[in-house]
Amino acid sequence: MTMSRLAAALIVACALGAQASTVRIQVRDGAGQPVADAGVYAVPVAARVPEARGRTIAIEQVDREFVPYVTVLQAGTSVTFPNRDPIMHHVYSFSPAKSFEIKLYSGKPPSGILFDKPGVVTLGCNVHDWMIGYVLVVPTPYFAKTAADGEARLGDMPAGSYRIHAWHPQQRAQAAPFTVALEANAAEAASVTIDAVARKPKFKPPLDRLRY
Ligand SMILES: [Cu+2]
Repeated sequence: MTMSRLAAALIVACALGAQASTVRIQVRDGAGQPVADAGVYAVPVAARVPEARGRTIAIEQVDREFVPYVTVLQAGTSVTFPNRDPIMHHVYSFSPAKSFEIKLYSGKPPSGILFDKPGVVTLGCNVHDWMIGYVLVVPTPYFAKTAADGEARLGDMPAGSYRIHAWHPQQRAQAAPFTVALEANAAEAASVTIDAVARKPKFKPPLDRLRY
């Protein structure tokens, strides 16, 4: 490659990279407090989205809990459920978006579970009824989860119009989606209010009192 060709290739690469925009979404509850563990996602109004095929992530069981408590992923993603505890777990869901069961196991489960349909999937453990987790399956690669400060950052978004949705496991009502128009290389910010109550973890018996 000649120097001029290399320079041209670099300019094209930079121009492509520079088009990616970001949207920071601040999620608050009705009292104005930041809401953690909210799933936020942006669905392009007109453009098609790249597929998630072949992607795999993990939701672990650690100290008798699902970790993370909330997972957001694009439809088409597989999830493995490695058990890091010295006891067995039996992971299942009855949710219409994905119902499945991984019978009592330790360590690495036999295979991943494909989440192929958008929706909310509630995870449970058949032997430990305090264990609960959520998977928000979204139809787009542009998603994030709010941190403790209530902020979600959506990145690598091409210019265009998007419908922004927000969801929380303890929401009492669905937040209304809204539209954001993104120019190339933009950094936008928006906020959304979710009427959500605080998470109330169930009692978790100590490990030495458990048979499984
Ligand atoms: Cu369990």
